[in-house]
Amino acid sequence: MTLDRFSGVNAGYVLELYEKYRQDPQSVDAATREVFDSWAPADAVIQAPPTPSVTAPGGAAPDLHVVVGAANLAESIRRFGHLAAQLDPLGSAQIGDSTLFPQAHGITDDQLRRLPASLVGGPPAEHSANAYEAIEKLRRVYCSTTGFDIAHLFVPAERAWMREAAESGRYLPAMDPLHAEALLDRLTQVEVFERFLQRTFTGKTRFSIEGLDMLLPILDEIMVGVAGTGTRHMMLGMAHRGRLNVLAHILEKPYAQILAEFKDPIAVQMLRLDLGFMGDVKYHAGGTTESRAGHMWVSMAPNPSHLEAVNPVVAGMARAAGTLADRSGAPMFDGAMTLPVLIHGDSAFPGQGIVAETLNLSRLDGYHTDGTIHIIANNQLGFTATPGESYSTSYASGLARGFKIPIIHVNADDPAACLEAARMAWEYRARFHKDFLIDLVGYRRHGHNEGDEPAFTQPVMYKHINSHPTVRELFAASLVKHGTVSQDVADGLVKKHFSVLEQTFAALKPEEDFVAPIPTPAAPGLAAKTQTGVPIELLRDLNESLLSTPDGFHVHKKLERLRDRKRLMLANTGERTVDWGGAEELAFASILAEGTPIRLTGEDVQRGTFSHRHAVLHDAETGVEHVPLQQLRQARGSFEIHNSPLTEAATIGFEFGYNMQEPAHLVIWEAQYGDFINGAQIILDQFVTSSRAKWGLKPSLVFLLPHGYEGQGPEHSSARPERFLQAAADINLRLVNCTTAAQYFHVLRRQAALLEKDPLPLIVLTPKSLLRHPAVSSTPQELTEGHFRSVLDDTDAVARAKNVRRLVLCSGKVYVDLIGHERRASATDVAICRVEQLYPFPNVALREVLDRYPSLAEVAWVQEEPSNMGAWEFMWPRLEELIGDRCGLRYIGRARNSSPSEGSSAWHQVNQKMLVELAFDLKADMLAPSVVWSKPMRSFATATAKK
Ligand SMILES: Cc1ncc(C[n+]2csc(CCOP(=O)(O)OP(=O)(O)O)c2C)c(N)n1
Ligand SMILES: [Mg+2]
Repeated sequence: MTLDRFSGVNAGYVLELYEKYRQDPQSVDAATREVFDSWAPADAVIQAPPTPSVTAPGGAAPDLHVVVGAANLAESIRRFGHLAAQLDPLGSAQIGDSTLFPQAHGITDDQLRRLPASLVGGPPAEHSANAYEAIEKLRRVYCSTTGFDIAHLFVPAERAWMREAAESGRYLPAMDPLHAEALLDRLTQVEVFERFLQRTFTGKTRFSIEGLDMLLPILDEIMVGVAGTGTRHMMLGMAHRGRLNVLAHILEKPYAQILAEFKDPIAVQMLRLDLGFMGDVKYHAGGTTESRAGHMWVSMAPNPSHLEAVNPVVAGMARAAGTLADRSGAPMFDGAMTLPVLIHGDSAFPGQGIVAETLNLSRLDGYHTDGTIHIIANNQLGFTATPGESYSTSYASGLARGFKIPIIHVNADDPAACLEAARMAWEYRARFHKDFLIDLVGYRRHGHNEGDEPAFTQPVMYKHINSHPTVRELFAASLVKHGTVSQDVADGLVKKHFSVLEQTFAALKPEEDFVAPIPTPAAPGLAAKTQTGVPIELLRDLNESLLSTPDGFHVHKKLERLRDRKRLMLANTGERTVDWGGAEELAFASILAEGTPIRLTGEDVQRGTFSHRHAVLHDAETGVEHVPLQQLRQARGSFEIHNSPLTEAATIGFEFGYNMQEPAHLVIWEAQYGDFINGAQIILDQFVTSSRAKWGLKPSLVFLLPHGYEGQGPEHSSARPERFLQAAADINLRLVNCTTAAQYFHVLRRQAALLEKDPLPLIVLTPKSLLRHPAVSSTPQELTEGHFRSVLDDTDAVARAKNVRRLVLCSGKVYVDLIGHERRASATDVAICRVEQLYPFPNVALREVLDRYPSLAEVAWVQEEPSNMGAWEFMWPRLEELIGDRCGLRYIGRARNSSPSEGSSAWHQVNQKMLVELAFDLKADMLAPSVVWSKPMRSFATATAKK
């Protein structure tokens, strides 16, 4: 026999086994030893004398191709057995695989019977008389109602654990029994809940779980299992399907409340439009409860219709819950206390990109949660779409393979198999601290929602479903058959659960039972009153700490020069020595000293896109890192800063979740360029800006969005402030565009001060080229005094206020272009005022400014963005109201356009120059009160440049 007769991976396996035997015959089991005693592969023959004869247990010589064939067959079953598993309760054909049969390996059942079971290995071999028996046991493990899809695991210990766990049956109820009647009771409760709602509110949308009822016992099993390992908080994220059932039975949301929501009363307490509270449909609600089972806290993140968008939010919540941040240095994370569980749809999981984005966070330093348990609630349909229309992978779970996540496909009609999957999931997570996926394969008993007719599009499938018994019926029948419970007991459970619901419904007082999570309003004017100056002594002290490095640390030469400048930064309180980066670092340091932990993430944030931050220093010789803000002796809160992966939606979703869970931390996300934030538009629209109105949440995370027209083209100019302004209502966010380092310092400090008292998301449009511009720098004194100011009037125009005929209002970088223009000095009839806070609209401050200029003929809003972008369309009606008939209102800026800016830098400069010149261009006709402000003119700049 020579090696050329070997085939497949198992040639390697046999040789490996043989090598083990050669080095120490005792290291293999007795039966294998017996085979190898009388056989050696050709290569080994070179070193060892040839064995004259081969004697098998039955007396006949086992042919090597049979040995290899048996080993190959066993390995095929272990790897691909799931392809032959009966996963579909409706009985559709399995994918199948020819290598699961002896013939594919050139062997027969008889030959297998003549081989020792030990060739198959693992627990099935232990009590088997021969390889055939062991293979049959293996087949029962891998090709039954569970499919173990684990061959893609790259860590041998994980693969070995999974195989051993599967093959030993350790987690099957036979070995780890369950209380059968209790399970039947639970399944009855789940089913009756849906049937009652169907009967009582026929046709009303509830997204019934029926067909995937085992989801609930799986969650029970996970919850009780992890509670035993010390986990105290389970955080759930899920879409519509089965959500009401999970809310009722896992989060223990009272039936009365759910039924009241079906009644949909306009409850008195809900009418809080003054707070912008609008509520949401019942199957989007979240909540937190202390569950009776296992004394666990269970939270369900509220979620929008946008499928899978909640995934990173839950991950962020779990990360925050496990983070200890109340001391200086880096925060400490321990994932053991919190378990995130995400329930996905079988169409949404492969279809929505945010799923991959979130999975990609799962092993990253700044994001991991020590493992999330994923469950695909696989009803084999996505609305009307079939699996063939929904994914290119073999299974809905295919994506998880790339992330080396163990996958168990399980038939939702087999309760024991489902519970085994649940047990393996939490054990694996506890052991390896990584994600796990259960693909729960069932069906959808009704249409996509309960008003839909599924037979329009799936007539054959629904013929099957209509005659298919429920899992409760199947389980009850099997228990009755085995004498575990009587039919009377099973029927009694149905009656019991119906009667609980009927009684609750009879006693329902919809208006009282309806509970709305209305947000509490902040004290009026709190933000404006918040003083944020820091004494110069403390600033100097903090600066000194920030500038110290460990002994022998080699700072990069160019950075050392920068740091030398920082050493002098606070020496003269009247000099403009504090630039943007310096102000930010001092703001962070002072916030940490006050005890507020900070988490800052985004692409390349450690250095900063424009090399302006350097929050992490790298020893120029050894590469060792030093994070000054983590070495701050004055700090009373932790500081963490992570370069995020190249992801917007999931990273912002993650920070949103983190912020929700730990509202007392200052959570900041920075965009590479502001433009890229629209990659997370769903998270912004569905969570950040609307969660207050829908769910009564109070997010307070911060966005730093580089913004400004500098000729870098359409994709590096605009952070799309208009999108935030469109979503701005009922004081749901703050949008600022600071033009000085001191303003940035104060707005960060104000945000930290208001985190709990008046939380709102803060969007800061930040500079790019201006980061080091002298016009943006501030004096140390400006940091020591005062507060963030929503409007900065023209200090140069104070003495000539009476002569001012045009008040230019602008925001952000264009201000620097305006004051730097040659006509600025001679344009004594023009005052330039900066609107530093775009929302909430600074009504009072702007009125004060207007009142300072008695001779105004016109207010001109000057912006760099096209008229349909930037702040103009938001400002227009508000300024109109503010100005009244006092004077005209004019728009000066780029013309309406579909793209944010010109592609050519030269073209940009022409337009930019023209719009700045227009700001000073007081032609007589423009000043006449008859100027029709309501027709924003096409910018000359653009018109000219287009010629
Ligand atoms: C991002 C997004 N796109 C489209 C929809 C509309 N929609 C709602 S449910 C659904 C089908 C979802 O199928 P699946 O993920 O299998 O979940 P199931 O409803 O079957 O439980 C679709 C397309 C949505 N809610 N979210
Ligand atoms: Mg589906």
